[in-house]
Amino acid sequence: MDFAVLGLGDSSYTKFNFVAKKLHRRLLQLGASALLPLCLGDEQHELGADAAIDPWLRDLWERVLGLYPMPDGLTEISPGVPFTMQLLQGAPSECSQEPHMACASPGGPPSESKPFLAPVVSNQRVTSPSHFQDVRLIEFDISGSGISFTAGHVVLIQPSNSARHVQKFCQVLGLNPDQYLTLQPREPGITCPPRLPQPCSLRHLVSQHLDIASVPRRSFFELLACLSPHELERGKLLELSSMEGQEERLQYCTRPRRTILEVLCDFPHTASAIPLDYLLDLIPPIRPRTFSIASSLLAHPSRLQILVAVVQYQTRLKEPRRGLCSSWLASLDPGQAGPVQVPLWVQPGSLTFPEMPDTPVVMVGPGTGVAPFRATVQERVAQGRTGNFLFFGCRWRDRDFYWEAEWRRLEQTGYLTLFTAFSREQEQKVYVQQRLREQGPLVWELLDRRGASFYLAGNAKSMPEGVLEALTSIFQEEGGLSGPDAAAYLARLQRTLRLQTETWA
Ligand code: 2AM
Repeated sequence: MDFAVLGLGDSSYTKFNFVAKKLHRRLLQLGASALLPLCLGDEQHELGADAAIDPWLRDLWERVLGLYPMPDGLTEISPGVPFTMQLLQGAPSECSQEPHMACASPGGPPSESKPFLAPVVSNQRVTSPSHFQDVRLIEFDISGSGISFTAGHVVLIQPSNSARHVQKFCQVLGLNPDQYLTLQPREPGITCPPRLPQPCSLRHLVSQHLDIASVPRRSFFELLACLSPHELERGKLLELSSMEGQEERLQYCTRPRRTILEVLCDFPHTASAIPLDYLLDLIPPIRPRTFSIASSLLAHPSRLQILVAVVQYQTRLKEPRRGLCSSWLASLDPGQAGPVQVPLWVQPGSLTFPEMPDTPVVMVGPGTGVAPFRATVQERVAQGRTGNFLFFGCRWRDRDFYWEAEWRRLEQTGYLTLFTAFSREQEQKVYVQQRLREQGPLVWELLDRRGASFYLAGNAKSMPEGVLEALTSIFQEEGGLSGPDAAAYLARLQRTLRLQTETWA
């Protein structure tokens, strides 16, 4: 057998492209022959996985066509679009109240194809006004949704584009947002996107489905060039979509994070000529975003809370860059007239907590990494469980110390032992891993004698590494283990799920 493996992964995870590596190795072992070296796409690369995919695809076709030449008389064609879109005349009566998406679902809890439309109960900034970062505690009402969760679950939220962006997009493409359309698969076997009501308005399609705020990939420029009737713009688009144009593409959109909408505004003759049928091919769908659930149903029945850091930063472009989902959530005002609803559903996350009532838990969660542990602590306290040890880190105690009053109350009742690291309150930075080292004897006693489970969550890039290093040195210093034995001890904790991490970049 001839084969070629392309893995799609993210090198900020420890098991980067694990499956691809294993598959490649195993196929070789079994005697298959590799057409190409193993290729590992990496989302951490400046160009995303495209950086690896593009040359890999080129080489793959070269190899495949070399081995299996195209029979005479056949030529390469590009595949057609999967759907046709038909514009309807006027708004059909059944859509005047546009079904945003299915609501409380009979038959099973809400899911990606049937999210629950959760009313926003509150949206509160939890960092002080003087703090550089806007972090929100957002609470949803999930009464009647059929949603249930325990500590460690995550919620998936389907964001929408802002009305301003939708308007702009329709304007540059020459579309009337109030027009309705239907989507028909061109061939049997192709299914329409499940969340898309039929018929639906263009406004709905653009605001809920098309990720116009994302940074375009190379293939976007390629297709756009094919569709362009304008010589000058087509030439530029071809340049940007070529392999040789990589540096230019980096300069133009990848580094400054220029969005699809902004690119379309730069190519107005092309944008206004895009056939409707190509929209879903050209523009990727808006993906749901995952958040750790920060509350327990035992403490807040019928409610679900999340802690959201609002993503905003400046590049060389004039407009600040804003995270689609966090900015949209932050903009929701529960006090406004009319319902403020967010499509969501829940899933188990990567953290699971011990069932045995006496097992202590050690949790390390700097910044918004503390969110899942608030759910854990609330749940365990409601069940009367003690043995909750939390290491929390932030910059300043009076600016970004989330839930301080709640933690202090729990400390007083004996349910919580809290260690804090305020990184900017002194000359030298202090991080959670330093507090962990200082508490070495306690940490060793909890893990080795009392069978504690250890959890780590957060988004600082090098934080997980720093914390695991601290743990390893505790095993050496307090447990008297050699370097290799300490590493093996750590590996065993991981294997038996007594050491779990949930980190994000
Ligand atoms: P800093 O921003 O002052 O460097 C929550 O974001 C807290 O995590 C902040 O106090 C932040 O400190 C800290 N932090 C940043 N990098 C870290 C790391 N590598 N390990 C542990 N904590 C870190």
